[in-house]
Amino acid sequence: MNPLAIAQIRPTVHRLITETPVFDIHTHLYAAPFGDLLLWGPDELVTYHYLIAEVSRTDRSVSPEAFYGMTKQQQAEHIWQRLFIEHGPVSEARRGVLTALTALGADVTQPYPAIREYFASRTVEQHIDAVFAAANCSGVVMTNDPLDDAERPVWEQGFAEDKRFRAALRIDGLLVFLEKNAERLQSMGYTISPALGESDLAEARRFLSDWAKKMDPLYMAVSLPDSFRYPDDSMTSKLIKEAVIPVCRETGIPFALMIGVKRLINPALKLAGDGVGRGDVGSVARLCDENPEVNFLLTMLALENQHEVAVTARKFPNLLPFGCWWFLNDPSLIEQITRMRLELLGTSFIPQHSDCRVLDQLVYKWSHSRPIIADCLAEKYEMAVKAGWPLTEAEIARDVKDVLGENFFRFVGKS
Ligand code: HDL
Ligand code: ZN
Repeated sequence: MNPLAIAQIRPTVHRLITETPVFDIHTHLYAAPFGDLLLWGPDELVTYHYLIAEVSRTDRSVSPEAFYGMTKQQQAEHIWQRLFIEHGPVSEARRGVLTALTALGADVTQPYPAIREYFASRTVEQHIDAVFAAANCSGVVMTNDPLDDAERPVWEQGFAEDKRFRAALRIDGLLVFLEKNAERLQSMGYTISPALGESDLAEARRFLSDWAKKMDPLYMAVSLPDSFRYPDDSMTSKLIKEAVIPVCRETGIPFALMIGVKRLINPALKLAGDGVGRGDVGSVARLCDENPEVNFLLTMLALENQHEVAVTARKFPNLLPFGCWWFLNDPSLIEQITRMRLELLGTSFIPQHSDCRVLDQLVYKWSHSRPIIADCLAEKYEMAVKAGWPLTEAEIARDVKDVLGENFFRFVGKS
């Protein structure tokens, strides 16, 4: 293939980033057999917790308690009125609603009830197909919690697999909320007391091994507060060291750390009430250094952690940074973080995950991120060509496949 001229690079990168299916490594979506756990449609899209936080800043005569007392439809109409009709929809979460509705065929100039009506006759299977096609998404990783009483029966009864939905074993309920879950674990046949004696740790390993066998997860994951430190004398540290790491080492399953949440800084907002705090990257470095044979995926929530994460990843090939998580999933921050990661790591990272909670979001989360990633990549290719490199389209196609999925699958050792 002939080397590209400088002027050909950017359009080629944008075309390939758009045409290459993306594999989305972290979402809260569920395959259809999980029933109501899969959120979809306009009312769920409009009442996404990011928008609940935003609407609480508008008409303060409507308290969070009053808002949560509304029906889902009333909540959606309230949000639509306050955040779209009465104020410009310029936030990322609001723009996302418009992008998704428009891409899926709705007319957002219509009154909201007409938008809702447009989707009324869809089945969930039809919507899954339409959304995955519109997003050019080959598959997503779910967030699967064996301690969720609504989800566990689906795994225990078994279900018809949809290869677009892969599992991740989410273990906050063990690592962070053991005291709240000790009885539930006991009822599931696992005696794990917060005392964390040897038998408790052995039971924690059995729990993880059993559910890893049942779910065949691509990774195990936990969301940890900004205060997480390793090692320390906390239950979380002890369970990571004595239960999670041994099972990851034995099974080859990577461990995904998601660090930096200040949980419920405003409890009245419920799921929308979490904040962000600077985490400790040194704790992750120690985990990577102590366990070179275990692979760690890492995303941190604070912008001020991102440079240290990229530098730490340069030191540990068993550490793979991923995504611009949650409060970082905004165009100005995605650009800043992605350019820095390319400059420090080349293409050896995962630029984005969607974190979708609502199926329809898959469309906007990726159509918003793809062009930003493309521009950052194109800029670096242009600089390499100016330095003399004979760049071909095949090389760009290879790198785009890497950052949109292959880096992940090579790292987790699966396809
Ligand atoms: O813990 C997580 O996986 C976070 O992504 C939370 O679910 C958070 O509420 C969220 O949806 N962020 O986008
Ligand atoms: Zn998430």
